[in-house]
Amino acid sequence: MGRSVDLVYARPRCTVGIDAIAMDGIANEGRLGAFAMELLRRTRGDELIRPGELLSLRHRLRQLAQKNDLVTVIACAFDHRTRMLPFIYADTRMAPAGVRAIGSAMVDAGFPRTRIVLQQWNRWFRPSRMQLDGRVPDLFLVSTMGMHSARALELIRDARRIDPAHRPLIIAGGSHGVYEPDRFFGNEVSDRTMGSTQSTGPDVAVTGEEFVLLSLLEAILSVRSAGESMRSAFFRARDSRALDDIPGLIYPLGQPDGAIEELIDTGMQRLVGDLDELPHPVLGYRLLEPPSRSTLLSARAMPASRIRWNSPISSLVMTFGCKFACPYCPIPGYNQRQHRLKSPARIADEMWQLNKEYGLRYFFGTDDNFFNNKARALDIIETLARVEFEGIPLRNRARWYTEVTVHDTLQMKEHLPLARKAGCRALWLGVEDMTAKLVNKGQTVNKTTEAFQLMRDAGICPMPMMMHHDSQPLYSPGTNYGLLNQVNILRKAGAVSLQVLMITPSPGTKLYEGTFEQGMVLQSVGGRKTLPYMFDGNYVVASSHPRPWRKQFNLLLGYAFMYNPLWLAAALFRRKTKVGMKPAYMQIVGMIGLTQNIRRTTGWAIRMMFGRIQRMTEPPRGTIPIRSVSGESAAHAPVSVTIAARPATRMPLPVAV
Ligand code: B12
Ligand code: SF4
Repeated sequence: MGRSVDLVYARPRCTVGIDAIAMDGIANEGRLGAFAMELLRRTRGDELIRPGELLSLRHRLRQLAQKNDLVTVIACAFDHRTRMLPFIYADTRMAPAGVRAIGSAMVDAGFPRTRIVLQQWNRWFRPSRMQLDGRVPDLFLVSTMGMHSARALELIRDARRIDPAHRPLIIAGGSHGVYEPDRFFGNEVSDRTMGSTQSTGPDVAVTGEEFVLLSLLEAILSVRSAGESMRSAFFRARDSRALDDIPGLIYPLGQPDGAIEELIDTGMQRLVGDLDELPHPVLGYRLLEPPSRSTLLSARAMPASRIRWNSPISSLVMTFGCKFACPYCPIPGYNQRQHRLKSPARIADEMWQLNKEYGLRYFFGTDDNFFNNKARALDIIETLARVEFEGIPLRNRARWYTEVTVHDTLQMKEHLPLARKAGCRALWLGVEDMTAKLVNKGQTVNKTTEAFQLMRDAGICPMPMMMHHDSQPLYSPGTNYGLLNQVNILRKAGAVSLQVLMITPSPGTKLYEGTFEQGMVLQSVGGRKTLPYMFDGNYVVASSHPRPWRKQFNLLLGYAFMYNPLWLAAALFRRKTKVGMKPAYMQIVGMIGLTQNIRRTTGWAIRMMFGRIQRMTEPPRGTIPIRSVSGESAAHAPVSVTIAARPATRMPLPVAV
């Protein structure tokens, strides 16, 4: 059952700092709807689990673990076709926090026989052949972002080739599971069973975080009998409706090895409010499969001494949530408008333990907006600047980086030197379009320049993130509107790196469905289909520009204007500033990375130049009907949109952060 929404174009509700939204270069009057197409909001006051609830669940699971010796493999899906600027280094040299968090939760709950396989490092891994400690795993967990989902589905299909009698319980999750869980599921006619229809998806999808997974495991282990497979116990728990009280699951109904009849959605997850209740990240690193070209798992996980070499940057959860409400961003909806954080002492301890165990020195905060709350951010910074472990100041061992907004950086301006003292060396800022013609969250050329200069003066590298869109020209003589004009301003203001992405529809945002309904999203160009990996902002996949290929070339020219031998020479000449050689290093990374963008996206631009463009009229959807536990409309059901009043111009497109 789908959710249905009428779109009425009206001025959006704005929160702090967002005073207007304009699009396509036209003022914001009557353009955007406050469409409720983000993730559904739970009842006010019921967004979070009770304090201590995750701690008690972890404790209860440890009791159950004594009688259940589980073997688990967690795979992180990764599509190597996404390898280019601006993610070229971080995408493979930072073992993702999501799978590590799930691994840590398994070990903490008493299941140490767990292995994490990253397709980033093990692209030939074949789940159908996996064995750990001589056993086919009891659980096979797949994590994926939307743009890597094709690879995730391949992993799941391959795991389903294991004989049903030995097949692990297959659980899918990650951000794709959060925003589009129904797309994991499908039916196909199977050759192996001579023409019968079979499911192609996981046994269950988790649309939430650790608490949901651990609750699911508790429910299954509570009904599991000695020697029974996890898959069989899962089906019994499902059939006795023991899963229905766990918000955050989608499970199929139908025979275990037959076709799916319908999907049951247990609702929006409750979030853990106090992030100190999460298991320690030090546990997850011990589980990483070493990089290899083998289809099989190795006998042992990666030794602690190799972790720093393969994954020198450690992504670390410090806070979640953002007070802004940009209509192209799914983050406020995901967090149910909550700002969740770890205590400063816990963050310091995590950095210290990770440094001590694995020698990790560089930490990337997975924050949506680290400076979101000035007092809380300052509390963390003061602790990191002051704290010592075993007589050694943490700041001598840890360097950290994270994401913030221009608006909040200026609120923190007098504390930037302290942030540097605490180990902060770079901040990524969403400047989008500095003239605020696309979206205005308080950024202007002057404010952005001021924030960048203050950061440079403090010795913190400003790393701007821009969005290119249909109305923005490549160059605008005499104004600041053009892409190159803005890159030039950013560079002069001290930008050390650059991210330019084409604004691209992101599921879970207020604008997602409308963008498809308006026919802006390309279905195929010259016979080549747009595939999930192309929705990463590096490909022009949504545009109403008469010559969309120009947008594709503009992205390349934006990077070439930023990263080139001239600016490398300038960075080398000016290396005695407080940010040292970092701008020069970034120039080198940028020039190498740009070769990949040229290699991967030029063909697409040429296709758009000469090929026939076909457009989508609705977002891609799962093919199986979905309903809530009580038979009503499901929380994660795709939304169907009725456009009540079509604006004269196109909407801006939503893009992920
Ligand atoms: C760090 C980060 C990056 C890093 C990733 C580096 C790395 N190797 O880790 C970099 C900078 C490279 C990056 C790039 C991109 N990113 Co990014 N990124 C993030 C960010 C800020 C943090 C991710 C993280 O580590 N979170 C912390 C962990 C603990 O949370 P988690 O991953 O969600 O995992 C939890 C749950 O999802 C769940 N879970 C996860 N896996 C599984 C598996 C199972 C079986 C189960 C049960 C549960 C489960 O449990 C975990 C613990 O709570 C998120 C936003 C956010 N705050 O999460 C965006 C986010 C993941 N990125 C996103 C996007 C879109 C991108 C880009 C395409 C850029 C863009 N256009 O914005 C590129 C793609 C690059 C590529 N080739 O992969 C989107 C993904 C949306 C989607 N539908 O999938 C996110 C969610 C931001 C957003 N809301 O728009 N990103
Ligand atoms: S785009 Fe950035 S500032 Fe806007 S809501 Fe998302 S995280 Fe917050």
